[in-house]
Amino acid sequence: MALIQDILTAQRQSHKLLVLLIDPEKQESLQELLPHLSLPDMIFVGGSTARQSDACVELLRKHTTRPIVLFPGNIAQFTPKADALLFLTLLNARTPEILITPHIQVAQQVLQSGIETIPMGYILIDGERKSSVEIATKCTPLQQNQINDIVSTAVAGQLLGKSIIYLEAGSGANNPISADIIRSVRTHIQIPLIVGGGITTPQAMLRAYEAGADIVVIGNHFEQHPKELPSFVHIKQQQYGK
Ligand code: 1GP
Repeated sequence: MALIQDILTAQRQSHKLLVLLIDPEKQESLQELLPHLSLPDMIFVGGSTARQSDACVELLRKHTTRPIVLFPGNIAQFTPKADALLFLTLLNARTPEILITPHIQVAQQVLQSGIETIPMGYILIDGERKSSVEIATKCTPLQQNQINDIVSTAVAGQLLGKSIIYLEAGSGANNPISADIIRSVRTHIQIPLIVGGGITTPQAMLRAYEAGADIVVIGNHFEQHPKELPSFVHIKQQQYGK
């Protein structure tokens, strides 16, 4: 079955999903995560600066049967070896070089590969730390108090036909996306909602789920504390089953 169908089924059943984000540039920290790769519901692969993700996907594949999904920071990270591609639009970017040029450059390669492609509206929100996405794209993040603008941006994404909205506080954010923002966006859109950036505790993960996130993405924390991954999964399962 297509991954998007699995995500929609999980959303319908209030079965929250936890994603482990792997940056292909940080292979050294990956070794300790390898024994735990079957615990998260999905694995995203991507980073702001990596120049390829082929080898990383191949390595992950040997250690998990979970879906491996590309969350690319640039078109060089595209590989047909993954299970699906988040074909993302940074909705608060304002330049065509970010909004559409890379998509055109990679479009035919993606189509020919036959990979499942999930159109995603990606919204960068200030996490009280300059994020690598902000540096790489020169996109101005929305402030956490601009809730109406954030909601409007998410609604625009849904109206444009995106299948998923991702609220991003930036990798290693000091301040993850607030529950107020998640709740407001959740009440205005029907499509699945991903939240990530700066989530470092099971409590913060649960807060995001309770506010309406369908999927929580954690990268840095599991890179630094790989042994904590099982307990996050356990706590999520206690609360939401599976
Ligand atoms: C970054 O939202 C993801 O794109 C995850 O952020 O690395 O801070 O968990 P962290």
